[in-house]
Amino acid sequence: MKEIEALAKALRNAKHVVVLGGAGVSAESGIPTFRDALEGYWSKYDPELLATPEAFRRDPALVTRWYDERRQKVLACQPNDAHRALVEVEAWCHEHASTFVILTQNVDGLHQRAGSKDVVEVHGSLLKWRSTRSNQEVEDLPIPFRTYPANAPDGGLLRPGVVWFGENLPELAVERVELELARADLFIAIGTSGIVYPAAAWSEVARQNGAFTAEINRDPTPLSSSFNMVLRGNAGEILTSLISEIRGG
Ligand code: BJW
Repeated sequence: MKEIEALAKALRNAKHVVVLGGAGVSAESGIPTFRDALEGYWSKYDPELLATPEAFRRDPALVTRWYDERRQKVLACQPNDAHRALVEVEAWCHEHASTFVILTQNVDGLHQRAGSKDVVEVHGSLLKWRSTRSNQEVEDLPIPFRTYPANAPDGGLLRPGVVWFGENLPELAVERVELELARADLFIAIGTSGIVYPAAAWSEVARQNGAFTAEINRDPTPLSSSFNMVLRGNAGEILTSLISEIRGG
């Protein structure tokens, strides 16, 4: 595939590599993407309406149950070929004195479980919960929770440590993203629909700062035409071919 060779060449020429990952990276682990229709009991709900502070205020039991079920599902899933290939790309970059960072919109922790070292969770984590009263993270949570909603030790409620619509991204993550977008010379968006901001704007920021930009996605996105190159297909397959190309070439 000519595109794999071209991406491998861009990787060889890059000193600062930035990956922006989305739900498509974890799809092959069996974790539904955010915009897949919800199944079973949840099929009557719109995920965009559940993932909001308003939904949690209105019905904390319902929203806690949704996130708790997703937390249990994620813990039962394993990293896939895409996560594993990105661990290898990171190692290859370090062997060649390049920097490599994953800015992930996923909240499932699978990059870290696969062994990636530099992962910025820009939409937080489903595995870390904090008190609505003190904002303090609470450790050693029962799986599943005993009650919905779940109580924090300080009298507040537990809420998932994810970024809901209308909330700001974590300050430290935003600072890191700005730094990485300023110095990136290769930016690869993988398995993200490009409709949720601010992350959807980052490929264009990187491109305007001089980076070569590539999109890896099974389907076209509203941003596809703005990338320097597009690789159409499953993330696991494409990234595994990329590894063969850079290791073999
Ligand atoms: C494969 C594959 C395979 C499948 N291989 N590919 C500017 C303009 C308009 C609106 C806004 C704006 N700025 C801010 C907003 C509002 C809002 C927003 O963007 N709304 C849009 C819907 C329009 N953004 C925010 O509120 C953000 N906060 C913010 O900006 O604060 C400042 C502010 C506040 C208030 C007003 C204005 C400014 C916060 C966004 C937080 C997003 N949170 C979520 C939920 C996290 C918790 C949870 O999981 O429940 O994060 S939403 C959801 O979308 C989740 C994801 O991380 C995120 C992105 O989704 P992603 O990863 O792209 O997944 P999908 O499912 O959409 O797509 C999967 C893709 O994979 C598809 O393309 C498939 O083709 C592909 N694929 N299998 C390769 N095997």
